[in-house]
Amino acid sequence: MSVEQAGTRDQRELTDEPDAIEPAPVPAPGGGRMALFVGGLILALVGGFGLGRLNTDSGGTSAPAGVTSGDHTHAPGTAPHEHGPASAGTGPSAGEVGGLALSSAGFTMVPVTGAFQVGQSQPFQFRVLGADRKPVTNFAVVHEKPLHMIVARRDLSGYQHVHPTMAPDGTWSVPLTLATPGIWRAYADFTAPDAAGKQTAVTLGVDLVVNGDYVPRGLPPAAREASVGEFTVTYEGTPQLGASAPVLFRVFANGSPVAGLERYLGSYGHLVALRAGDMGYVHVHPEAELVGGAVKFWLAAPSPGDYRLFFDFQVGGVVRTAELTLTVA
Ligand SMILES: [Cu+2]
Repeated sequence: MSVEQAGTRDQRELTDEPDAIEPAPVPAPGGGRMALFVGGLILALVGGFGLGRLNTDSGGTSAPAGVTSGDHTHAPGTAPHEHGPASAGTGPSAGEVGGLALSSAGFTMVPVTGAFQVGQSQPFQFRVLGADRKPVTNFAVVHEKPLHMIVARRDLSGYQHVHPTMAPDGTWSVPLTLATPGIWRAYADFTAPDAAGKQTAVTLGVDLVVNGDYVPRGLPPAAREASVGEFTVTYEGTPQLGASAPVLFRVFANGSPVAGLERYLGSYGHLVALRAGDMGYVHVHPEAELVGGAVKFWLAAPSPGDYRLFFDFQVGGVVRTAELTLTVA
């Protein structure tokens, strides 16, 4: 499903927007990790969800312990980051995930519509209320969009990455087709000024119900390779608990590395991780440039357990998503 929705999927990545990474020269493959961190490329899987923190004035990258975050001040819409829990005022902390609550950091997600019929396109509408209980209408454009939405079923199937549009009154709307019965979760990943006026990155999550008999699918076994269309995606590197580690994704076609990997919403890839068991959400963005042909992320695992990784990439103008299970021991 998400495949082919090019143009509408997400991304807040870091990209190369102005403040993002430029301070950090692209390190040579294999070297310079610190430089990366400085650039804010790091995404803690775990911490990753903190995408929100990026836009904080103080430099929001969630750098792992011991890592200096450098000078980043990410203006809205710029910079690499992770999207996760509300970042306001809280430092990055390993293990944080976002999307587990519909209210965080003073923001509350209020669905206008909620029940869905299987397989039918229906508008999903919602508002984000601020601390004053009024709809928020001032969102920062991050990775080319003011709000990124991820949707998946409770068993981590059916992943979609869409971009709702907002009416002047603050009502967001996006057509959704939920193909199977069950409880789904919709994550709204955005950055907006909090009550104090500070740009805060937040990921709120709310359940959507699709009537019918829920037949859960078991989580596929852990794997480092997945196929999507004519492409094969692999990754190297193992996220560690409490410490960011490099994770490199590569895309192949007919056994050869794809030469035409394109930037999508400002970066060469977007990685969302959903935790099995509670649907904790982590969203990270890669380093600004390819590293030896690979899309390089920095991830830290928030906890032991199973995660479903969703790697969005674009080739030939079409966005596709590779899905892989990761087990963190
Ligand atoms: Cu998005």
